[in-house]
Amino acid sequence: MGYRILEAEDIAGHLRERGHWGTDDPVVREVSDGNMNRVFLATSTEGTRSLAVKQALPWVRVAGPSWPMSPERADAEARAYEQVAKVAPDKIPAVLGYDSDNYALVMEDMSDLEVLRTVLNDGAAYGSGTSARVGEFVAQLSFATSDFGMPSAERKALVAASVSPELCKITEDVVLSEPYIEHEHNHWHPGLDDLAASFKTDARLRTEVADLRHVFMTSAQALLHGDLHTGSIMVGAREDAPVVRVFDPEFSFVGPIGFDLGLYWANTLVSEERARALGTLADHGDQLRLSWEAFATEFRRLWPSRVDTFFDDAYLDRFLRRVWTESVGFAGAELVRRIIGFAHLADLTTLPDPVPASRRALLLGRELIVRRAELTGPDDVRAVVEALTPT
Ligand code: SR1
Ligand code: MG
Repeated sequence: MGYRILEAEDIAGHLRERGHWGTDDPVVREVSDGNMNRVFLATSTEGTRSLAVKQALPWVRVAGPSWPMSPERADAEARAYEQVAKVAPDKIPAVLGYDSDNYALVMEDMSDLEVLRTVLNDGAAYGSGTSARVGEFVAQLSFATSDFGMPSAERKALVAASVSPELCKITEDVVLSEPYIEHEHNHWHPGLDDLAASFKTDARLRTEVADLRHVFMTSAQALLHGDLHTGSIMVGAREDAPVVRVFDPEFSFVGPIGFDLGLYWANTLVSEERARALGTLADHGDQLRLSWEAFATEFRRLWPSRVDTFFDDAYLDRFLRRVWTESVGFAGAELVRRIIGFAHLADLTTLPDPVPASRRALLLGRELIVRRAELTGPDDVRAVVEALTPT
């Protein structure tokens, strides 16, 4: 049977046909939230069982049919979950099945957890463990799917299978190009007019962004999540133990590891600016360091198995330096695009006055992009943040 767009009334039948549900009728509600897809929750009437169904639409959900997009992106998401399940099953939702005809995933219902961005925007701090788990997630997925963790022929097959031209093009455009040119997708608060205009004529900035764009397009280091912002992470507790789950890897492809770290860092830095503006600053400024240290520690822990091929730790040190520098640059690009590009962040847009925090974040983004080679560790990034003046 071919692809059809599922509505709430189709979900029970869809689950039943695939053996995920019995004869009873679940209560189904749509909980779509992200920019791209539809998500439904099917819950038994007594509330004891619940599943999520996520379907890719043939367009960008928030834009509608005027922005067509192949639903094949769900294949990339299913493939990414399959890879992560081998090395970090505790950091993703349980996937019960994938219907490739309808580009629909059936997954565990995570509505007992909360989206990290929502938790932060409601005023909470990160608390211990979240950023370390995210850093470990990136290390575990990227090491296992890099040439350090996978036999050469198997990896080349993964690289080929993970090619995702349409979704990569979105990132190449909305993250790594459009904010620096005139484009109908771009929009911003009028209080940022001067900065938005100056970024389009800033030769140094545009050259560095071009370099990051080219790295994104050509550096096939490892399988990425591809959209690792704080809206792609659920947090909470189960049986009194903290839980962190990374979800929504539909932008997954084999690319530069720093893209995943950089996106996360940018979103932590935006959360910091929000907290600073509201006077609720807590542990926000520690998160880049915590995730980087956890990433590097885990990557180093995994490394000994590949010493034969890459000789010794000297190359590991060089490789991690490269990942660091590129992560800083991608963090800068994510900061910029979230403020003067297409997809903005509630962290800033819901502030009583979004302008001062947005200006700081934009200027921070520029610094991270153009000065990434001279920023050699988390302390250097902190120094850049601390040097930003209230604007
Ligand atoms: C048209 S898509 C805009 C953004 O939404 C997704 O969540 C990605 O972040 C993408 O860049
Ligand atoms: Mg998403």
